[in-house]
Amino acid sequence: MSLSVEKRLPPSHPLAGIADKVLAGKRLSREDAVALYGCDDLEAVGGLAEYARRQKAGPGRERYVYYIHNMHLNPTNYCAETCRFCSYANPDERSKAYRWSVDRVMEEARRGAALGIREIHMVGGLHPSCDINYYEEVLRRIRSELPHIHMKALTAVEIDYLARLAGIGHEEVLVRLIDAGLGSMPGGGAEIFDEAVRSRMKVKKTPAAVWLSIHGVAHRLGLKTNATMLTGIGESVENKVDHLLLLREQQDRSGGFQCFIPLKCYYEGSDIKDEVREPAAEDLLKDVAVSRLLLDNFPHIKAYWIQLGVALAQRALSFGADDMDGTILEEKITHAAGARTPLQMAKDRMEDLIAEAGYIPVERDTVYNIVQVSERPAEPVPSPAVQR
Ligand code: V47
Ligand code: SF4
Repeated sequence: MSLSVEKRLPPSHPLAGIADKVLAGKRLSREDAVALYGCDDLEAVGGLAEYARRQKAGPGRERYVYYIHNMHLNPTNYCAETCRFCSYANPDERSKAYRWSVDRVMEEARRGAALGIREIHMVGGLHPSCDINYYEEVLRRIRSELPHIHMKALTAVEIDYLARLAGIGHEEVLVRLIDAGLGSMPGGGAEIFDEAVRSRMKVKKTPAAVWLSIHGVAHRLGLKTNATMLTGIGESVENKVDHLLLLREQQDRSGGFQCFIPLKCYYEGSDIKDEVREPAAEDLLKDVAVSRLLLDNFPHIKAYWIQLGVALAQRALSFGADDMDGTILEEKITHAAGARTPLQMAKDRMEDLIAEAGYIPVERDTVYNIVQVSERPAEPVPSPAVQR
């Protein structure tokens, strides 16, 4: 995106009032976020978010873009739930359902470890025999054999399911899993918090208040967690803004979210395409930008290249994202629904992409400790469109 230093928002610009607030570091309102989504001047929206990203990054880190060397590991694709958008655990495909033994999970983890990964992102469907004892064993075996690997595992939906299976509370589940080696929680399973959308999509699992409360408990117990929002499932702009506001309120209460990841639905293998509007590239860039601007208490926003594709993920970096997620040895959920992005990215390629987009690649660990700042020369990136 070509942003011009000279370009300022004139007083007549529809975003002039919002720009004043952003430049003064003031919190944006629901109406502001709806106006940002409704604005046709995509460059101005992106420029504001880029400004907010730089402010949040802090001095000397304004051009840092983070990534991690990691793998995804999905122990089962069988799911007791039937969310209509999910082709990963589709009931019609139950004959293809799998459930790995702990030994098989270990084989996969060793494969990643041999390639030098530092994080396993482990999530799966809701399978009655993948209970808390199963996950305790998986976590203990990984910690004992591969102690240098951080386990970012189990969404709030899975924690809720494990609690119901065992007849115990969320806190007890989390305490036991932390004791077995759980290091942090990913942000999946939030979808869109609005009940009408959830009901149309047959999302019966973990409603908003429970999803948020589980993250609150995790934060109290010292875990860092992430948060997501899935778009392209029949949601309105207001639904998205309200989703973000619920996350912001939870973060005010418990403070342990480190990253927000906007997700986009892929439709292969589901029957929802004709009744929803597929987000255009501009919509996805606005999800990134508006989340950066509204979630003023979230340290990081991720451009999930697996779903955005590499080119749009690069562009999202100048719309407020400061993280490209991971190198990801294998991804099943979006690929089951038709994503065609390659399944593995070498660290070198990841760094090239970030540098080409004008930023400094920074390898991080799961909780954003810096592993290495790349020496690749970043292409000069123009200043944000909005100046003081
Ligand atoms: O929760 C389900 C979504 C999520 C489809 O925390 C679909 O760092 C697209 O949460 N098309 C899993 N998406 C992915 C996720 C995630 C990804 C990267 C990083 C992190 C993190 C979290 O995928 C699910 C659901 O919302 N999903 N079906 C589909 N057809
Ligand atoms: Fe199960 Fe998650 Fe798929 Fe819903 S989105 S069917 S809870 S795996």
